[in-house]
Amino acid sequence: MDNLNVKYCNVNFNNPFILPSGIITEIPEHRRAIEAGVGGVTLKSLTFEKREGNPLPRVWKYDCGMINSVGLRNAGIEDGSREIGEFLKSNKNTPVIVSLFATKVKEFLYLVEKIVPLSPQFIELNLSCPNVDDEFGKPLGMEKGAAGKIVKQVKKISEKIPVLAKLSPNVNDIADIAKNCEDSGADGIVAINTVGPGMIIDIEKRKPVLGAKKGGVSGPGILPVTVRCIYEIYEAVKIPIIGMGGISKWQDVVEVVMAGATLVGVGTATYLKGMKVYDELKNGLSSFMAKKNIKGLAELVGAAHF
Ligand code: RRO
Repeated sequence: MDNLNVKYCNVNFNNPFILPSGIITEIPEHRRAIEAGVGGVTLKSLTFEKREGNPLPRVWKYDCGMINSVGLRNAGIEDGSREIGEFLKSNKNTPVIVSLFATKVKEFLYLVEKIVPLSPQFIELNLSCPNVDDEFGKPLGMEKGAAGKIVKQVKKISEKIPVLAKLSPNVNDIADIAKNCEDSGADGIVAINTVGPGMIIDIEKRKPVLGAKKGGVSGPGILPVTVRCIYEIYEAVKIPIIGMGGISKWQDVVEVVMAGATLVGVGTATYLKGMKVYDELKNGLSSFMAKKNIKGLAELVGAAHF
């Protein structure tokens, strides 16, 4: 399946599929995705302090996908950066995106300073977690100008590591925020984070299913939102996009790539179908390309724009 090789920000990927940062919080699970043949992995967003996460249940499946309020469960930058260092040393062949979350520019800079010496292939700034409003106020990337301000400061200290901005669909104009990030030096855009927040109520128990009551919605039901966001971002910026949100079939992959994504994140589908979903998507995409005489994915990126 040589036709699936992709270059993103000058980094080679064996295939366009990445595991997004999200419901998988532990490194052994990321290793499982690598063993299953994913093209790249994003680790769980790291914060300054260790966080246990929100009350259980944190994740709930429903007919059209999933709702989560993991609450940024992670080891914190001290222990987390040590674990990541070891992981990077033992994993040489699959590109790794280290994801960071903070609520102040200064805090982001501290996290980036700790991660740069580890030389991951990418740093992702999570500007869009939907599940921490109550504690911190709105995520920084939801406000026009704030996202770019963070990117600009981070770029001063990130050395050669490409910096990606992960954006929320829950804004008036995602393309405008993406452009603001590009103008501030971002190397790529990751879109989209989960939709919502939403809520599901257990009608027998007469209460919301999630411990934190509300959470971000993912899975097949949000795919049209993803496609629209990527389409709009592609028209606004020149930097490459990692598209994600509701992709579970190879046809979804083609759609998202035609909207403008160079790499494709697949997360919730690993919950619904298992890690074998990556093989299913690779086979489907590769056959589609062969049938249409498409030699490389670059030919398809943004093909739906005219
Ligand atoms: O941990 C979470 O609750 C979470 C995060 Br950081 C995020 O970026 N998106 C999401 O749906 N959940």
